[in-house]
Amino acid sequence: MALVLYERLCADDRRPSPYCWRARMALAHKGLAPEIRAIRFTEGDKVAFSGQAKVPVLVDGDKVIHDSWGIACHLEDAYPEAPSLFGGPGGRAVTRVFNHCIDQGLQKALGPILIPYLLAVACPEDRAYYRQTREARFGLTVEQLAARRPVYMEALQPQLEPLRQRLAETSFLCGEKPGYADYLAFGEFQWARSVCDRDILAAEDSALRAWRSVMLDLFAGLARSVVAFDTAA
Ligand SMILES: N[C@@H](CCC(=O)N[C@@H](CS)C(=O)NCC(=O)O)C(=O)O
Repeated sequence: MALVLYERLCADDRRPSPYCWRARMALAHKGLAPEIRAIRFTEGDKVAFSGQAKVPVLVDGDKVIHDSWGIACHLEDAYPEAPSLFGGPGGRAVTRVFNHCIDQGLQKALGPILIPYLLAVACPEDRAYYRQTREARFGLTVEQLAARRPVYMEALQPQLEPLRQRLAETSFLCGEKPGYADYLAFGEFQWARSVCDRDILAAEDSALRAWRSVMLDLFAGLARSVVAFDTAA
């Protein structure tokens, strides 16, 4: 049965989308190795069969699933014999809350930091689209966003604090083994690593750095193996 994941493509074959990394890691967690089809920002028509234009999109046999959370739930339900992503219904519910926290917190804090870097590694054909959509979102030019980086870096710190505190207690956010909550947070760091030549973590952020390094090593170094800046080794 066909198993295909559509994800975002940038220049030099970079794969920066945090949403797509959630799906990639969840598939690997379930022991699944999909065919990967990468599309540029302005190629949303290539996933129009899913009823929308964003990635990730998973095709699993005759099923088409879009949205990273939809994909995680599909994998958990369709592959119950493989290791669980959520650890039961209660875990699924709390992980969904964490999903919203990441989307509304860490991801929103990283956006203005990473957008100038992503513009530099977007495919040339996508750069005008990327600039226009992101500048409209923030009401600032990409150059203004870049100039405010120190302010945004400071605003990032409280978003990292819950992760720091949890990783002081246990090896993974999910406990002794990684689960979907780890992939939710990790996708954001992989986004940063894919586009940005400066580490978003300070040298003294040792627990977070150690966790990130272990996450990069999971599944035979899946996330470490892609084109990225060597800032998060
Ligand atoms: N809620 C969706 C969000 C998906 C999403 O925003 N994906 C980005 C990945 S780059 C996208 O396709 N953006 C389209 C664009 O920026 O034009 C999910 O969790 O999968």
